[in-house]
Amino acid sequence: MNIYGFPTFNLSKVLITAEELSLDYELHLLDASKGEHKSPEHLERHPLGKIPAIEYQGDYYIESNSICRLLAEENDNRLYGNSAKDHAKVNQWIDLFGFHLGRWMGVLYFEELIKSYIPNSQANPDNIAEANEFLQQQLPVFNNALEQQNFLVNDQLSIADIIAFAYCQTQHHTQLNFNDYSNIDRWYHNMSERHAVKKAMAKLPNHISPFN
Ligand SMILES: N[C@@H](CCC(=O)N[C@@H](CS)C(=O)NCC(=O)O)C(=O)O
Repeated sequence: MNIYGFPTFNLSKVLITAEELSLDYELHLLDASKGEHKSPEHLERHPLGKIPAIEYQGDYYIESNSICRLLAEENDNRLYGNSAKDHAKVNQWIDLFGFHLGRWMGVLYFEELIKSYIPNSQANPDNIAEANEFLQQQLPVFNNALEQQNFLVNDQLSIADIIAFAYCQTQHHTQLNFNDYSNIDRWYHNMSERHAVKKAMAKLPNHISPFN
């Protein structure tokens, strides 16, 4: 398998999933500052010129969450569960992050990290305030889900934890923090200590920032 991308939380989801499943892969880091993700070569992999994309058994696949599901399903459903109900429980969390918690974490990441590297661009305080307001409403739900368990679904590691963790990694580049959320904090610490997570992150030169 070939994995293409530059360091952001969407690439980190895929790398951690691949490492947790002990898959063989080659990582091709693209240089965002040179626009390598908009090259004709990469547009063949991803028609919108975005990352991540993978080449797997002769086909290209895009969309980080779909890639994580594919890899889990191709490997005995490890990290995804075996029934439609298990899948729904995992997908609930993936969607909660994609459309809600992770969406707002992504706004902070864009406003506070990415914009600082875009010439003539400034963080928009209204967008930051809106993201913080929604996060204050939504983080307690996430924190409560981890009150009695170490993982989000059936108390077993799944791609829901990996995807949620990748969004939460944005805390290292934004004002996001989990000081008031002890269960999230414990879960985040435990996830960070996993061998697969350390191995994946060691491959990203600037952690999850596409810039030096
Ligand atoms: N929903 C997509 C998002 C892909 C995406 O927007 N990737 C960003 C980096 S995190 C990107 O490629 N940005 C560069 C661009 O849009 O030009 C996924 O999960 O893979």
